[in-house]
Amino acid sequence: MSSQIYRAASRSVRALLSASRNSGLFSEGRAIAAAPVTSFRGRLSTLAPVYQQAEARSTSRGWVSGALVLPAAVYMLQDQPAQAAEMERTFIAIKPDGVQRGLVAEIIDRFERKGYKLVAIKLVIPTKDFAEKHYHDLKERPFFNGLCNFLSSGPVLAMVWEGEGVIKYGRKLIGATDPQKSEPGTIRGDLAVVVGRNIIHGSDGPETAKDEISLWFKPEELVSYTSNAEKWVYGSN
Ligand code: DAT
Ligand code: MG
Repeated sequence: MSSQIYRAASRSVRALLSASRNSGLFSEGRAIAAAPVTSFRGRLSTLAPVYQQAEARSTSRGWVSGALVLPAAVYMLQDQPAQAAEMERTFIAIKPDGVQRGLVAEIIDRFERKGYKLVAIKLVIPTKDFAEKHYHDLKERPFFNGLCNFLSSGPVLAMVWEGEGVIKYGRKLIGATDPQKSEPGTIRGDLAVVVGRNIIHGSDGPETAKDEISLWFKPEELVSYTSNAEKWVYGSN
C-alpha cells in the first residue's frame, strides 16, 4: 500500500513539475543555470497555482485521488532539498589530443556511468586569446605559451557535468595532472602518457568551476532537466 502511494505521489510530483514547466514558471535553463545550487524549497510558493492546475487535471483524467496524493506530492517536494541543494556543476573539456585520438565517447562514458548528468556540450576551436583566459592562473609558468598554443590548435569538446560532489570527484576520475603519476583506472592513467598531452581538463574547485563555466558557456546553453536515472543514482535508506 505504501509503495502504491509512493508511486502515485511520484507521478503527481512529475505532473506538478511538468505542469509548472509548461506554465513557464521555471522552464528557462537560464534561471537555474544562474544558480547552480538549486533547491525545490524556494519553488514551493510559486507552485501554488500549478498545484491547483495539476489537481484539476488529475481528477478530470481520473488518475488517482487528488485529495490523497497531492498532499503527499507536496510533502515529497519539501523533502527533496537535502539532495537537490548539494548538486553542483563542473567544467570538463576534452583537449585537442583527446578529440583527435577519438577518446570523446570513452571519456563521456566514464562520467555518464558514474551517474553524473551532462548539462552542456559543444565542440569549439578556441582562439589563443581565449586559451590564455582559460589558463590565466598559469601565465607565469614556462609552459604557458605552449599550453595555450596547444589548446587552441584544434577542436576542444567543452562540457558541463552536474552531480553531487562532481567537482572534486570529477578530478579523481581524471587523475593526476602528469599521466606518469595518474593511477590506473583514471582517465589520464589509462589513456595518456605525458603531461603535455594529458587529454582532459577539469575545474579544480567551486570558484574555478563557476568561472570556467561562464567563460565557456552562455547561461542559455546550460540545460536543466530531470534525468530518468536520478531517482536511482540518488537516495538514502
Ligand atoms: P590540471 O590540468 O590537472 O588542472 P594544471 O592546472 O596544473 O593541471 O595545469 C594545466 C595544464 O597545464 C595541465 O593539464 C597540463 C599543463 N601542464 C601542467 N604542468 C605542466 C608541466 N610541468 N609541463 C608541461 N605542461 C604542464
Ligand atoms: Mg588546472
